[in-house]
Amino acid sequence: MEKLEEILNQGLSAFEAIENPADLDQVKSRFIGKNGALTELLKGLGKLSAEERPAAGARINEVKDKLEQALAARRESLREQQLQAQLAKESLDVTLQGRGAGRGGMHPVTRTLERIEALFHSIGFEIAQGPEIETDFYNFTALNIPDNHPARAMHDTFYVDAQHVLRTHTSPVQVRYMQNNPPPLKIIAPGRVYRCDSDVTHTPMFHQVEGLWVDENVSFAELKGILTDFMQQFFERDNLRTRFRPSFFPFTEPSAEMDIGCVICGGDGCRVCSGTGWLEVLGCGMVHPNVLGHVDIDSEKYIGFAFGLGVERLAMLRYGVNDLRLFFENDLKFLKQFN
Ligand code: 2U9
Repeated sequence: MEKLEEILNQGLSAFEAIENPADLDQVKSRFIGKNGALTELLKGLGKLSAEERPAAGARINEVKDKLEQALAARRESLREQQLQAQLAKESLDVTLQGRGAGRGGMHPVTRTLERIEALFHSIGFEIAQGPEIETDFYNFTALNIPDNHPARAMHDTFYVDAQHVLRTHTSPVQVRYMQNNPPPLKIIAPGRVYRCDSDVTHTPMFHQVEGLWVDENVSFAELKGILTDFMQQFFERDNLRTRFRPSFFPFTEPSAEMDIGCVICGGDGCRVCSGTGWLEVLGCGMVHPNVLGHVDIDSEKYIGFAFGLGVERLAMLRYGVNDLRLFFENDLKFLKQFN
């Protein structure tokens, strides 16, 4: 019996001393395992007299229960300690200020595109769209660009295969529109265009807005009036000077290029206008009769004007951006200025 009390006390204090959960089983086996101290005592029961044996057996079982309870309690308290330590280590300060959700902004080219669309839409132009991969017919032939024209040469055009190109202008959108809609028609075709050209002032992809107005009595006077008005609205300057110079495009006759007084220096001459005080902003002209012929519009009855402008160029002038490549680098420090 004395030995039993000794084992109980030793066991209780051994369990209490355990700090590492990994030691629990090892200490357990020292006291209540198969070769533990208590089992040794159990084996000695046979040596006791028949009168002593029941009381001793019962006490051994009691001690075993106590030790098992103490072990379970220690196991539980170590688990709790471990949990508390982990919670303390992983605690979050929910009162800290958050980082906030970053707010995106509209890309300056998109903003410019939308501004151009809104201005033309306000005077009755519908917006037309079409594929970026075009056939040779829609990109060139229908636009009176003959087979041997330099615009077809490999250095300007990305060829997909012998018959397909990445459109080099949005004019094919208007050719398709004319095939499907009888005149009168008044549309703009905004979108991406591709040219195999890359240097400080050219990127292989850029954006154009082209416009087309076909009706029975459209004249060069309307062309000049609408484009002058548009530029004054776009740059928010009523006194913006404009001029039209003769030019050549295969798809228009006569053709012209439009200049505006330099919006950077006000006409005094600067680096942007190469000291001339003028900026070239678009090309335009009366739609060539051959183009109308390709889409079966009677060029004796109908006449039209067309124009084309580069969106990045207008964005650079409006926002005072001096390097075209900034539009394509996705540098947040640059883009954030347009929020
Ligand atoms: C059809 C008929 C005629 C569209 C036109 C221009 C002149 C022009 C350039 C401006 C700068 C392209 O982005 S740019 O490099 N465009 O000069 N574009 S007339 O003429 C058309 C369009 C469609 C059916």
